[in-house]
Amino acid sequence: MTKPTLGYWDIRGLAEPIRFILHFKNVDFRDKRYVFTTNDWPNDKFTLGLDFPNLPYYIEGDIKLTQSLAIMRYLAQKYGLDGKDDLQKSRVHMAEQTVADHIERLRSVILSNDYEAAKVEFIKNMPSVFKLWDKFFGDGKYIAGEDITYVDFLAYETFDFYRLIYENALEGFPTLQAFQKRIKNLPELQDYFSSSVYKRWPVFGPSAKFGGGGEEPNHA
Ligand SMILES: N[C@@H](CCC(=O)N[C@@H](CS)C(=O)NCC(=O)O)C(=O)O
Repeated sequence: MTKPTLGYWDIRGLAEPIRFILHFKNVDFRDKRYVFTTNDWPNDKFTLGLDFPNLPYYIEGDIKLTQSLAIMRYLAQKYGLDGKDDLQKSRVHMAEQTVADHIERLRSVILSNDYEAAKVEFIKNMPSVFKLWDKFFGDGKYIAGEDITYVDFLAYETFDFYRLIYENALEGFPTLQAFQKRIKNLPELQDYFSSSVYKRWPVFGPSAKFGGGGEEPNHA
């Protein structure tokens, strides 16, 4: 079988949780990273046989996918990271859609014309968001409970984006802080984190008012 390819911009953005899944499962894949200032993506966009051309895409033989959540779901099913019973699966699906709502909100903030005002409001709402997550985790190690699933990688990245915008985002939520540490310290991800391919910054595209370039915050 030829190597699968994951295509995305050279940022964390929507692709990083997919990269985590692939590294976690030790999948030999091509991490194709497009550079914003080149025409590489426009040149490739309509030549790859994608039904809905977009980034990220994932190509594995005849399987050609776009839509980040669809890619994650495909890989999760293939590699047993989608919950082992109905209870786990239902938690995973609800968490996935909740995180997707957070990403949408985050997107509107970082693309806002008045980023500073939007950020103030966003930060004000953070405790009410994390309070619900804290309760949802309960004593569980991961979102599904004892077993790791794809949605843990998605939540980890999203919570980390919150923390990048506001250093103290997870203050007062030790359960969530412990979860973040647990994912970050997964032995299966350490080679990736210390490799030259891993990029902690930028996290978003260049049009973002935060995280799209410039200096990393000190607490990154
Ligand atoms: N719903 C899509 C959103 C994809 C998307 O907005 N991709 C952006 C980067 S985050 C992009 O630059 N796409 C390339 C294009 O529009 O040609 C997903 O989750 O994958």
